[in-house]
Amino acid sequence: MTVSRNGSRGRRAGATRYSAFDLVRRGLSGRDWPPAWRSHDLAGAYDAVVVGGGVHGLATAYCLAANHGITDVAVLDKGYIGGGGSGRNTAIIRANYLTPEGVRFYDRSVKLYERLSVDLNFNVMFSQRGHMTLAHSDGSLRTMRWRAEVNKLQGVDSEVIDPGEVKRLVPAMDTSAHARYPILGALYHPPGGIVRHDAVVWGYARAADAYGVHIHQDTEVVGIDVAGGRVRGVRTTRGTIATSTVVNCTAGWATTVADMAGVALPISTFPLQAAVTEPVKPFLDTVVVSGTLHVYMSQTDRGELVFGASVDPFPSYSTRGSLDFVEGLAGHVLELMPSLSKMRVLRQWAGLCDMTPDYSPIMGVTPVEGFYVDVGWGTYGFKAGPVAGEAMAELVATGKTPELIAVFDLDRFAEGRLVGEKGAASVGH
Ligand code: PYC
Repeated sequence: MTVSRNGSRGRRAGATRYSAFDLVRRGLSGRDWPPAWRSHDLAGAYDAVVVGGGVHGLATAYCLAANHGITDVAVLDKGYIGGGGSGRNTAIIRANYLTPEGVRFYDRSVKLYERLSVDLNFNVMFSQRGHMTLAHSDGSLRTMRWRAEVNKLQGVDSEVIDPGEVKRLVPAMDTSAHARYPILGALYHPPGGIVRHDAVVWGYARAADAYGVHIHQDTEVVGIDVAGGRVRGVRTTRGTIATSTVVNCTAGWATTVADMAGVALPISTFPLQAAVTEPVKPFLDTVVVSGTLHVYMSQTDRGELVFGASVDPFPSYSTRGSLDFVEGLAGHVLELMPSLSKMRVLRQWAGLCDMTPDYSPIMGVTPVEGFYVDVGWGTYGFKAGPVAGEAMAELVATGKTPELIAVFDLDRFAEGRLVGEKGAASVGH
C-alpha cells in the first residue's frame, strides 16, 4: 500500500488543545465545543476502506494514519460508531489466556490500553483493578493452574489464590464451605480491569479524524467489487467507492460482509446478554468471573454492577434481553454474593458474538487480494481493539503479517492448526 495520495500525515492525535481559561469557559457554558470528529461527503475513492466503526475499525484507521502515514482512509458504519459490539460489551480487559499465542497477543493489548489515554489525549478511564476467575471444582482449579503457569512463562502477572485470599479481595463473596458451589480457589490477574468503552471509541474516532481519516456513519456496505481476484471497490447506501484495500472489522455482520467479497468464514453468530443494576456505594474493586456459574461482574465508577453471562444457546441476530436470562443471572449472582438480594436490575441488553470453532479470532489476508479480515471476536473483542488495530494497520501498510497475529490466519481451519482458547473464554460457553 502507498502513502496517502496527498502525502499528508495529517494533524497529530487530539491536536486541539485549550488554555485553562478556555476549558473553564466552555465547561461552564457548555458552548463552543468543536465536534470530536467531522462529517464528510463520501469521496469517490480512498486508499483504504475500513468496514465497521467499532473499536477495531477505528483503531485500525487510527494506526494506519498515526503509525504508517496512510491518512486517505474511510471508516464506514451502517449505524453510529460504537453502536455494535463496542457499545454492548462489559469492557473487561485482561491477558490471562490459555495459549502462549493468546497470552502474548492480549498482553500487548493491555500494554496499549495502559498508555491509551496519553496516546489519544483522551481519558479512557482504564482501571487496572485486578481480575479474578473463580474455581468451583478440581477440574477448573487445574485449568487455573495451567493458565497461571502459561501466563507467568509469558511474563504476565497471574497466580492461583486460595479462598482466604478471595475473601480478602472480595469481602462480599460467600467463600464458606457450605455454599452450593464452594470456591476452591481462583486465578488472580492483577493487571486486568475495566475501561470506559464509549471513551475508547470516541478517543480513537477523534484521534483518527485529527489525522484526516473520514468517518462515515449511517453508511451501510451493500456490495464489494472484486475482479481478477482482487478488491476494486465498495458499494454503499451513499454511493460507490473505488479502493484496492478493504478491511472487514465488523462484529455480528462479519460473514455478511465477507460473503460480499466471496470469502467464506467459519463463524456462527450468537447473542450475549448483559445487565446493569442501580448504583450503590463502591464495594467491589475487582472483576469477578465464575465459569461454572456462567457469570461475571464488575462495579463501574458510577457504582452500578455490570453483569454478563455466556452466549445464548442458539445462533441469532437478536440484541434484546430476555426474562430467562435475568432470572438465571440473578440466581447465579446470589450463589456468589447473597447480600445482593435487594439490588435492582435497571437495564439489560445483548450484543452479537461471532464465534469461531477454536474461540480465537480470524485476522489477516484472505484469498481475495486487498480484502483483509479482523473478525471472529466472540466474547473477547473489545479487549483486543488496540492490538488488533496496530497489527491490522501494519499488515495493510507493509504487506507482511505481523508475527503476533500469524497464528490467527484463516487458513488454520483448513490446515488443522487451531488455537484453542475455550478454557480461557471468560465463562464456559
Ligand atoms: O473474555 O473477559 C472476557 C469477557 C468478558 C465478558 C465477555 N467476555
